[in-house]
Amino acid sequence: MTETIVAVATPPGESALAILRLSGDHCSKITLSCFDTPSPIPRHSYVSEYRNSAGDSIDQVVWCFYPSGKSFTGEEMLEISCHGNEFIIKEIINDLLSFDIRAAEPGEFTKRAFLSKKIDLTQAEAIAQLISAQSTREAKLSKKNLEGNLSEKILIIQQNILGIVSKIEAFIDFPEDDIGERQSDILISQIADIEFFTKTLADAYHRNSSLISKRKVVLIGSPNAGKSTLFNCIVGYDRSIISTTPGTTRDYISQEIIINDSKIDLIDTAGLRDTKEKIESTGVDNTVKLLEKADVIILVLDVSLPYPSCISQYTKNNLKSEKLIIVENKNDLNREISTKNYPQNFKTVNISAKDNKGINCLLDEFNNCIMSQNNSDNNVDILINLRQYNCLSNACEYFVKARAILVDCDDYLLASIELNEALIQIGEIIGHTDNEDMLDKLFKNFCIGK
Ligand SMILES: Nc1nc2c(ncn2[C@@H]2O[C@H](COP(=O)(O)OP(=O)(O)OP(=O)(O)O)[C@@H](O)[C@H]2O)c(=O)[nH]1
Ligand SMILES: [Mg+2]
Repeated sequence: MTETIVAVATPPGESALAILRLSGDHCSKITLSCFDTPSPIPRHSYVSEYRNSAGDSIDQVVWCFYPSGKSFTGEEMLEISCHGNEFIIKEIINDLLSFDIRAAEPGEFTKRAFLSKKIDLTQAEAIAQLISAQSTREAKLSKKNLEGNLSEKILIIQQNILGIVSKIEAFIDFPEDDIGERQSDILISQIADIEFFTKTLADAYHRNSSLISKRKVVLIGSPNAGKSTLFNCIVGYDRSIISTTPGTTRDYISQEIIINDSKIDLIDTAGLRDTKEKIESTGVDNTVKLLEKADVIILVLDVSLPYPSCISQYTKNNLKSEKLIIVENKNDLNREISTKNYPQNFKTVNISAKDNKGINCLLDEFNNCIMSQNNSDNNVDILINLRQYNCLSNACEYFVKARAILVDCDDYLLASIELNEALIQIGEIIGHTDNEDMLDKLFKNFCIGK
């Protein structure tokens, strides 16, 4: 008998609908008590009043019952779509909790799906990644892992190691006369092949990093250049304070926007200048730190003034051509600036942030910059997370040791010990249901209701 759990699977706040999810043996009890339906048709949508224990109707809902063995968790499940109002949701949840049902822990539905072997650990991780994906591309690749893309590759590695181990163990267990001559060279090359395959998979982890983190686009420039005015134009509302006083922005201000199918953090910063004012100078230090982490840097210049010579002292080596866009702002004023001091070979866009002019050209340029970075992401064909990478890398170390043993002393017993260690590491990727500590750590990062 498993404990029955309940959680709201949709985000908090007002919405047309909210979905409550239950898993465990009490689900059929709920369909009888709350919906007066003793034997619901499996996977069939019903429209009913939700009646609480006192018999009062709380809401009109749509619900669906999944029998055990035919649900996401493998247990009996019930999904209830009610109206997305927090009072209604609270009333239904409180009523359900009175039926010896408890609130689900983060990721508990997925954990139960894993424990009942409906999915393996790579698929469980893919679900979390799919939900939190920062771009269409990341979502697509997470979906592939959910469909078993990574599991298939892990299975290939497992089968290959098992094949090699069984040959080696045959030589340990039976005399050569019975099974023919030892073939160490062939075994060494087979281990090298599977090691190469495993390493290639592990290396995908390094190519993933730009794909799975939100891109940072940082606006920099002298005080009063118009960074905050431009920032507000792009985000579409007055998020950052604008003023004629130089040094207005001190704390950096970040806003999430979506460009080219990817989430991006657009960051407005304190203007770069030498200042004795303590708070402003901390702001300048923060701008310099942000520059180091930026994926795209937008250098905003006021064209009615000479080029600010101090910029280079703050930016040092951070202005790389593939990252930098120069924005000539205040084109509505007389032009004073000279391009001769500009960093070389950079894209330049003319705008007037105050009049909202040229912003589309800037966004196009910005798109190109992000797109060229995304193109390198297109080479990523599989998502590998840090946990999986560590297991793959550890396995590779055991392959190296096994090969070395065969080359140096042709000791089959020692080589098989190393290969079995590699097998354990590879097995960890798909996961063992008895590794409670690891599972607790992994699933606690999931969201409630998943
Ligand atoms: N004429 C003109 N004025 C502008 C333009 N863009 C911004 N300004 C003005 O320039 C002044 C400074 O603008 P901000 O956006 O606060 O400049 P900032 O770069 O954020 O300045 P700090 O926060 O001090 O670093 C304000 O008075 C803006 O109205 C523009 O395109 N044309
Ligand atoms: Mg500002």
